[in-house]
Amino acid sequence: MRHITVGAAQLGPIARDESRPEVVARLLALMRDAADRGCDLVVFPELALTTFFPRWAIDNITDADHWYETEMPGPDTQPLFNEAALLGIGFCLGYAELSEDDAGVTHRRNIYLLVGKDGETIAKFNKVHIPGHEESESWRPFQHLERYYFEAGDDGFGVWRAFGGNIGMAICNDRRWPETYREMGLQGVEMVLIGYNTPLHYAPDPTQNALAGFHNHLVMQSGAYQNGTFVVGVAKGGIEEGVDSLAQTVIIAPSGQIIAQAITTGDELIVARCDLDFCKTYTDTLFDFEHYRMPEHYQRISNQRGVTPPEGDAE
Ligand code: ING
Repeated sequence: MRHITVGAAQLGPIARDESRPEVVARLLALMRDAADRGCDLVVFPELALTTFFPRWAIDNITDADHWYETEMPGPDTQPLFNEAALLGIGFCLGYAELSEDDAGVTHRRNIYLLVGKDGETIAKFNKVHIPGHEESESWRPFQHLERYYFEAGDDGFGVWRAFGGNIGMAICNDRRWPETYREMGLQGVEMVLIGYNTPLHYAPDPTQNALAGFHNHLVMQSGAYQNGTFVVGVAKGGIEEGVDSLAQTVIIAPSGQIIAQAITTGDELIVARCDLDFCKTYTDTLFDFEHYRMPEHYQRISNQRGVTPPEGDAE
């Protein structure tokens, strides 16, 4: 039996002036609790080292550099890696990354990092679906300038062999798009790790506000069920710098059932012991892609609808 005992470490608000050491102390407390409760892996939210700074417009983007990490681990985050190795627990950490490529071009990315029980990095994921807007919009009660602060990832959604299973990652808005789960489902993912920061007020259409919690669980439960995978959705919730953000962290089984849910909007650890072979209950039956998915069916539809196959493809 292949089990992962996973901890979803929800965070409450991180204040604008909260230092990295102060935040890392909160993460370490959750990591130690997770280890005490037998976790193999503890999952932190999106942007878990700072407040959700895209809610503010900063004209000169270099004035925002302090919200980003230029090295991982760095002096302030090394204690997380040391503690992970000491306790023998892996972790997944969301943060903003500022880097420079070989051509001297600056890159600003919204990152999820998967770290093993030995404290060594296994994989890095760059958020694909960057929501919000590129320029400050004065009509909004608060900004959502992720498209100003981050560039979209173009590596898609990977799956890595870790903790005895097939692990995938996604960040926040990624969880709303079916492609996210299917791209990993086609790679045999067994557990998808997702961190999110989701304001309860959606300025472009406030009628959706009342459905924020429903939509949050709907997309992750659907993604889990339709791809026969566990999904771990971890919030940074509560009222952060005046913006009320969705909590409701969950661990979801391949059946789509919620098997653990946070009940507060603060720092809270929920744990579930996940039998990865349970995924086969769905991927060897109802969602046996090889047997039922008929990719030629989709190609036929595309052809009928005049979609021109790429050059050189058979008619
Ligand atoms: N946040 C949001 C999300 O997709 C958003 C964007 C906010 C969507 C409010 C809907 C309502 O959950 C991030 N960080 O992607």
